[in-house]
Amino acid sequence: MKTISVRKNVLAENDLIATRLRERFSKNNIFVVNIISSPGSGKTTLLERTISSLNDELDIQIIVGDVQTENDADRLRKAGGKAVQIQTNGACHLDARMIQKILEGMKFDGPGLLIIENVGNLVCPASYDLGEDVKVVILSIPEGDEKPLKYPAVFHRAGLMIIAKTDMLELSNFNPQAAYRNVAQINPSIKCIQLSAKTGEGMPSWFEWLKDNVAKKISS
Ligand SMILES: Nc1nc2c(ncn2[C@@H]2O[C@H](COP(=O)(O)OP(=O)(O)O)[C@@H](O)[C@H]2O)c(=O)[nH]1
Ligand SMILES: [Mg+2]
Repeated sequence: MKTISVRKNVLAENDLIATRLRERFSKNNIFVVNIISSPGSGKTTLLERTISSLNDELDIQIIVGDVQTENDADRLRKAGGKAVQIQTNGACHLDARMIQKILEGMKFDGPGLLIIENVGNLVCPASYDLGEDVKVVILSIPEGDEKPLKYPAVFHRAGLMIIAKTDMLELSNFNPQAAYRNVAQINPSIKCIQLSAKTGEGMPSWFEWLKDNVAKKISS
C-alpha cells in the first residue's frame, strides 16, 4: 500500500543520515545515549542529577526534544549543563535530520558523552535511529510493571532499562520482579538499573554505566 511505502522511505532516509551521524560520533569518540520514556517519567530530573555529579569528569552535551517550549534545556543549563532544545512543533519523536541540523550550530568535538532526551512517549521514538550507541528506556514506578508488554518495540531495541522513582515503590503495586520478567520476554539481554533521582538510591550504578561506556568508546 502507498502509505506503507512512504513510511518505509522516510525510515530508510532517516537510517542513512543516522549511519553518517554514528560514523562521525565514533570518529570523535563520543558515546551517544538516546533516552526514551513517557512524559513525566523523570528524564530531565535524571539528567539534572547526572550533570551535577559527572560534569567535572566528563564532557557532556545534552540535546532535548519536546513538542514545544525551551523548559527542559533551561532546567539543564540551570543545573550547570550544556543543553540545546529541539522543538518539534507537533512531531512525536526526534529524527536524525533534526540531530544533524542542531549539531551544525554546536561546538562539541568530543571525546565525551552526548545524551539525547527524546520527545516523551513510548511509541514513535522507537522507530527513529538517531545515530546513538544505545537506546535507554525509562520505566517509572507510577506507570506500572506491565508496560514492556504493551509497548514492546522500544523495550526490544533498548540496551538498558532504568526503573525510575523507586522511592515511590511503597505507594504502588509495581513489582520490579514482574517488570524484569516482562521485559525479559521482549529482550532477554537488556541491562536493568533501579534508581531514584529524588533520593539518590541506585544513581551510582547509572553513573558507572555511563563512565564505563564513555571509556570503552574512547579506547575502541
Ligand atoms: N518521587 C519522585 N519523583 C520524581 C523522580 N524523578 C522525577 N520526579 C518527578 O517527576 C516529574 C516529572 O519529571 P521530569 O524530569 O520533568 O520528567 P520528564 O518529562 O520525563 O523529563 C517531576 O515532578 C519530578 O520532580 C524521582 O526519582 N522520584
Ligand atoms: Mg523532560
